[in-house]
Amino acid sequence: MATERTLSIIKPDAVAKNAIGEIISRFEKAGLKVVAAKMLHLSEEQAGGFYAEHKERPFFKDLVGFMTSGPVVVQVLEGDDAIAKNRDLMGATNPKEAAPGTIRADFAETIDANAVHGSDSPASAEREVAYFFNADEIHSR
Ligand code: RTP
Ligand code: MG
Repeated sequence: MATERTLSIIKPDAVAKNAIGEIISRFEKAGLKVVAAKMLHLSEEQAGGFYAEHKERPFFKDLVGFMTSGPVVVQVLEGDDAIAKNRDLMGATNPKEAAPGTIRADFAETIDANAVHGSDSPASAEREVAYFFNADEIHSR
C-alpha cells in the first residue's frame, strides 16, 4: 500500500454542529495523520473554483451556496491508501445511502449538507491539496 495524501474538508454543517473533533478523531483512529489544517470561510470564487468539475451540474449553485454558508476546516490527511480510506470513513454522498458508522451516516442530514468532502482520486488529491496549501504548510511526519 502506498503512502498517500488526500484533501479533507469538514463542511459548514459539521462545523456548526461542533463535530470537528469527533470527525478528526475518526481519521486519527483509522491511522490517518493530519499533516496540515486551517479554518476558512470560503468565498464564492474559492468554493466555485474548488468544485469547478461540477460547474455545469444542476446542483452547482446550491453546492457553492452551502460551502460558503459558514466556516470550514480544511486538512491534508496522510497515510497508507489515504484517498480510499478517507472515502470509506466518509460514506456515500447521500447520507440516506451511507453505511452505518460512517461520518455521513452519523453527522450528515442531506445530500447538500453532507458533513465532509474527500478527494476522489490521486489526480484530484494533488490538485485539491495544492488548491489550499503551499508546500511549506504541510508537515509530513
Ligand atoms: P465531495 O466532492 O463533497 O466529497 O462529495 P462526493 O465526491 O461524494 O460527491 P460529488 O459527486 O463530488 O458531489 C459534490 C457535492 O455536490 C453535492 N451533490 N448534490 N443533488 C445532487 O444530486 C447532488 N449530487 C452531488 C453533494 O453535496 C456532494 O458532496
Ligand atoms: Mg467529489
